[in-house]
Order: sequence, then structure tokens, then C-alpha cells
Amino acid sequence: MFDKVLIANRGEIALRILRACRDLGIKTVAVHSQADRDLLHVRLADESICIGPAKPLDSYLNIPAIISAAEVVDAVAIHPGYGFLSEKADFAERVEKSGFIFIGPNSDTIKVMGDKLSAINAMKKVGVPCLPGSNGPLSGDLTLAKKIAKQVGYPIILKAAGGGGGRGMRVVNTEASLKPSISLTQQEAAAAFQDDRIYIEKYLENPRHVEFQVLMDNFGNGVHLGERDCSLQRRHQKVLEESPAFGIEPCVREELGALCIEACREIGYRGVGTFEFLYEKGEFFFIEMNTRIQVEHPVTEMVTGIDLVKEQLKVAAGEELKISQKDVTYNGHAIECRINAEDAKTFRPSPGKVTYFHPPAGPGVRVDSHLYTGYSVPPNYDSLVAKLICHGKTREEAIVRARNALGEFVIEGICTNISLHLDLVSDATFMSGNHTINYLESKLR
Ligand code: MV4
Repeated sequence: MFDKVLIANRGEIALRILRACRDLGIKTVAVHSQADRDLLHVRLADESICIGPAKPLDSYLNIPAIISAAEVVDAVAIHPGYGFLSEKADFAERVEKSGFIFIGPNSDTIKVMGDKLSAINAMKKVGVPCLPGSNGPLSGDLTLAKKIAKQVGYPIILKAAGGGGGRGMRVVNTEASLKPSISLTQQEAAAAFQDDRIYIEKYLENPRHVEFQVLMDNFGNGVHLGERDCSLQRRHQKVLEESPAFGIEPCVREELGALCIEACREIGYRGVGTFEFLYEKGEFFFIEMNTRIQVEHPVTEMVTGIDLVKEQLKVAAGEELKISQKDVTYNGHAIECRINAEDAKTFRPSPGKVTYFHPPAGPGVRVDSHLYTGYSVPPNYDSLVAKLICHGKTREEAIVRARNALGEFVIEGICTNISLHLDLVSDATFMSGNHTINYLESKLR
């Protein structure tokens, strides 16, 4: 196992990684910005180094500063967490070239999955279901684009090959608007991703977002850990996630999960990974893959009993996966509420000093948070301050526990979206399990 790991992230996930390292007897190094000296994981880490000013570009996105820090402390491996540099192939490559281990897939794999077109191609090879579309970048031939769009059937969606996570997309409803939409999307893609390749996909108007978790070692061994429903979102920010997804039959889960593992073998995938699907009328369609640990990983951990961050560290260290698919069982149901420091009505960020912090507890209740009484939430970063994960034997029990735990949760001094979550866990549509990706935004209108 690694002697020492550098944690190239902040907030709750940095603390989560630190705890997984401790479980495995690994020494930890926290790198932090000038605004983050008081983070809980910085205090708990064996060593800490300030890598620059508060602005993310000057610290958590500053590749030379992070690699120099790893050299100074003699770390063996670097854990990128989520966000920041976690899916930047050139970061992974520079970590590898500097003689450290990047805790994640190798940089070539990140590159393949970062290009949405090559990701879709890799999936098609093993029979993972994808949406009808252009099957490649548009050539510049408008007549051909019109023909493809007509075949697929309007509405269609234009997506940038370099996009993902909701960036670089445009819905097109009619042939008349195809030409201007193509040129706009192309221009935006060139500016945002330095890559003007765009493609056509059939647009699904009211799907659910269902994603599969996989775990692969370096030797082609792998398991899937079932799926999560992440349909409750606002402006591409997930708000509440759960596992398993409502109404997915075990045989469907095993079939699609097995295909995801096959796809991983095809691309030489190592580590934890997430396959994102749109699910509509009983059908799954692959849209993209995430090559990092995700915010919502705890719901999968609660249901399977598998510690994803520990497994991630073990396979990155070259250990063979000890879990086989028959060892993966699904116990009950878990839901995660993302608690943000923001106004519950306007969604404006609400940084500031937490004058009192009292998290809920009890059977089936888990809180992943870096908050403590007296901590000041800086204004420079994502507003996620806590994740409340509630488990129960059934979906209903998990929801009741979430309702009760949200009622116990006390965060004073800053605004949070706890009241929004209290509303959601008593919402009739949410309780029915039939909500789609459009539900939360329409409810808030
Ligand atoms: C789509 C789609 C409908 N049809 N693709 C948004 C984020 C990115 N991962 C892909 N996204 C979508 N792609 C087709 N062909 C609708 C979305 C989408 C979405 C997907 C998942 C969760 C929330 C969403 C919110 C708006 C749009």
C-alpha cells in the first residue's frame, strides 16, 4: 500500500479521502489555498502545504504547485477528488510523468472518455445502448446534417465532443433552425473546449438520469455496484440522489452493469467510474462516462457496504480486486441530500461563519461534512457544505429517516437549502419515484 498520499482537493471530499487513507494506514498530505487554512482535513492531515491564493486557478488548479508539493513531501500518489483537476487528462499525465501515481484511470483513458464522441464509440463496440444520431462529428455539409436530423427525427440535440455535464449543448426543434444552431454551437465549442467538433443525438424530452457505478482493477477484474437515480437537479447541479433507482428490475441491472464492465475492459479502465444513462420508457441510453469519484458515491456505499474510496486507493496501488460480482449484494435503499450554503429560495451562495453546527445521527444516518462550529465558509468555492445520506430497509424508510434527520440538522450563521430538502422529502411526485430530470425546475417555477 502507499506510504503517503497527497489530497489535491478541499471540503468534504478531502476529508472523506483522508479518512479512507487513515483506514488503510496511509499518511496524508493536505494541499490548500490561503482561504482554506482552517479546513478540517488540513488540521487532521499528517502534513499540510499552502499552494497559493484563494482563486482556484492559483491553487487547486495550479498543476506545477501541486506537483512541487508532492515532491517536497515525498508523496507516492495524488488523489484528485472530484471537480478541479480530477478529469483533466493533462494533469493525470503530468502526475504520471513526474513519477507519482494518479489515483484514477490512466491519462489516455481520461482522454478517450473526455471526448464524448470517442466515449460513445467505445460503448457501441461492446453493445452498450446509445441514442440514434450522427455517429460522429458533423462535417460541415449542411445537406447531410439535415438528412441525419430528419432520419433521427426532431427534436434533436447538438452536443460538443469536448463538452459534458451540460456544457456545450443546444436543442433543435425544426429544420429551419438547424443551420444557425450548428454554427452557434460550433463557435461556442471552439471557444470553450478548443475543439469545434459537434454531433447530433435524438433529444429525449422527459427522461430520468440513471447512472451505473463500476470498480475495476489493473488486471481486467471488475464489478458493477448497481445504479443511482440522480434526476432531481437544477441547472445541471444534482440536488438529491438515491440508490437503487426506482423500478429497475434486478435482471436489467445485472445485464447493463455487465455491459459497463465489458466496456471498461475494452478501454483498459482502472479505478472507480460512472456510466451516465438517460432512462425513458423502460430504455437506457448511454450519454457520457465520469472517470472520477462522484459526489453521490455514498448512496452506493450505504447499499452495497463497499467503501469506494478505499477500493479506489487499493486498485491504484496495484492490488488485485478481491470483490467478485456475486459478492455485491444490495441492501435496502439510500438517499443523499446535498446541503449547500445558499439561499433556499434564490439559490444565491451564502458564505460566512457557521456559528453553530449540529448534525443529525442515529440508525441509518450518515453525514459527510467538513463543517464545525466556528468554521467560516469561504466565498471562493462550490457551495456544498454537507451531504446527508440516509439508509433504510425500504425507500419509504430511507425517506422517513431523511425527513427526521433534516429536521434535526442545525446549521446556524449561514443560509442552507435544508428547507428545500424538507420540502422534497415530503413531495408527492418524489415519493412516487416517477420524477424526471425536469421535475425540480418545474416545481420551483
Ligand atoms: C441529453 C438530454 C436529452 N437528450 N441528451 C445534460 C448533462 C449531460 N450529461 C447530458 N445532458 C442531457 N443530455 C439527449 N440526447 C438531456 C440532458 C439533460 C440532463 C441530463 C441528465 C440530468 C439532468 C439534465 C438536465 C437537462 C438536460
